[in-house]
Amino acid sequence: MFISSRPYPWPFDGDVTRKNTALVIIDMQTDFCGKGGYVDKMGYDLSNTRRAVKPLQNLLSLARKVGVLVIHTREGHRSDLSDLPANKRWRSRQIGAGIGDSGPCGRILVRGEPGWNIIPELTPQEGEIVIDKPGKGSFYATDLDLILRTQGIRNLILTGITTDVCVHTTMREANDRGYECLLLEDCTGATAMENHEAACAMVLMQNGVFGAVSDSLAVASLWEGWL
Ligand code: C5J
Repeated sequence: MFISSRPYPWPFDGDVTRKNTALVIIDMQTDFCGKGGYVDKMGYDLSNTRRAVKPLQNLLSLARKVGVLVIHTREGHRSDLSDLPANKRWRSRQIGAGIGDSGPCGRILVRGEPGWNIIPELTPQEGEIVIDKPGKGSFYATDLDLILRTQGIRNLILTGITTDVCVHTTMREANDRGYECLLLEDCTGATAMENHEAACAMVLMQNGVFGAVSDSLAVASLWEGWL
């Protein structure tokens, strides 16, 4: 079976089942798409990250019905900031949204604070895996690889925000580890649309150097057949 995608039908060998595939939802936190959060404080247009919410809600609901493994991630730091690199703190302060500093949604990107929570529309259900990560990539300093291998997952459907930062870093990390990756164009978003578009285009080069690009409707048309 294949999902219609670019630059090749995904996955490369047609081996896609509900057991070997996971839906990965990256950093759908208030800090990245909510009023008063980190991205808002930096002055970006929230509609560019919020664009992912509705299509993701639909896909998440279908994944739950079909029984595909759902993995949520959250970017955030310990409250004592012992895992926050000095250059990350410095950079964020320069742009007026210091990680670890207080803002309208509590301390920015700090675990347990209101802004760090996944938005209500996409709240993880009891039993769904949530990966807490200190960096951009979902594999760095987490047990994601161990969980995926233990669960027999080889195909990753990547969604969430932001396309060019945390989603792309995760896709690159996953591709290097041998996972077959599909990025969903409509279930992702970035602080600037041109960066979102560039990030999608980059996946396509060299006949899918990091995997393939598709959308939630194409995934749904396969999954609906599994109901
Ligand atoms: C960023 C993310 N942009 N989730 N994080 O710092 O993409």
